[in-house]
Amino acid sequence: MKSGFVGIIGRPNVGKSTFLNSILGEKIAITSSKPQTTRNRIKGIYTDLDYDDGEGLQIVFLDTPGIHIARNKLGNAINEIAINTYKGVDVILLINDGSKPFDKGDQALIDMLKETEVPKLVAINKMDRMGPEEYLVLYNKYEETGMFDDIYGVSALKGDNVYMLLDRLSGYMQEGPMYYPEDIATDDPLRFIVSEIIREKLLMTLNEEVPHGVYVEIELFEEKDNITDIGAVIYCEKKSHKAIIIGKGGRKLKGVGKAARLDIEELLGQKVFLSLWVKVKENWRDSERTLKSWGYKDE
Ligand SMILES: Nc1nc2c(ncn2[C@@H]2O[C@H](COP(=O)(O)OP(=O)(O)OP(=O)(O)O)[C@@H](O)[C@H]2O)c(=O)[nH]1
Ligand SMILES: [Mg+2]
Repeated sequence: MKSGFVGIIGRPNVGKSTFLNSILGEKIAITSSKPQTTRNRIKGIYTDLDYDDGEGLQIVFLDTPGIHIARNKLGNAINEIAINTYKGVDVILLINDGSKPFDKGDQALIDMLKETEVPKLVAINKMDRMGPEEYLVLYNKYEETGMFDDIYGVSALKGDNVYMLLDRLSGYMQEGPMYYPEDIATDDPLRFIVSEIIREKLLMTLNEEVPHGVYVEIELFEEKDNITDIGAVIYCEKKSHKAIIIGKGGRKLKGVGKAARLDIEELLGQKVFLSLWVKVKENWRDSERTLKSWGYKDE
């Protein structure tokens, strides 16, 4: 069996999580049009037992938070999660948003990666939103660094070239164990996935600073005969944010709850009774203690 680890790295909002979901053909990681959607290291496991005449292949993808200029301790913590990931993998996949011009932030990431010996590939994503000239400019930028084994243009959203890239990534896998059973696409706990689904719906409905200051904690998760009882607390940073999340007559929260419930029911294959509460925890994104207790930082 060939197996190993791929670290998916890049700036926020470039399509890292969309790429992971596209490879796996199922939704493991939440995605949104807002930067800093992913806050943890998300594991996605790709297994193909028929690979190479039955030799078998297992690639463990590690999707990471977008690397950015942090404005609070949460930002520092999630940058660290991303940076620590590329140290222990067989290959780094740097994803870039091809629909935007190359800028200082892209260069900073390249400079950061210079220090690591791990082989690297680049995927210029969102090809569906760029012309051939723009692609060529970006291609040359990455090419001239001499740091990357190969550069691919892909569309994670449409699935274009994703399998070609998967094939290339497979080449970096080495003789090794099967780390996970073949039918497992992630080993992230259900509670975590459920909290992420709720956060995704919040990201979809809220604007500006509000969704970035949200944390979802699952307080109750009880599977009964034909229904699962789930209770979640949505933490936000300010009283005014709480009012926005709840909305007039509770309508916004109700909408979030309904959209989340439908997704969770699909995930669990069972009816769900979902209760949501909103609480304020002022400036938690700058509280070392809270970041540790919520798992964004090591104890
Ligand atoms: N047009 C287009 N949009 C894309 C493509 N890939 C991703 N997107 C969109 O880009 C946005 C960001 O996607 P994500 O997958 O959440 O990006 P990310 O890199 O994981 O972002 P962070 O978790 O914040 O670091 C979403 O609105 C996606 O639908 C693509 O190939 N084409
Ligand atoms: Mg993401």
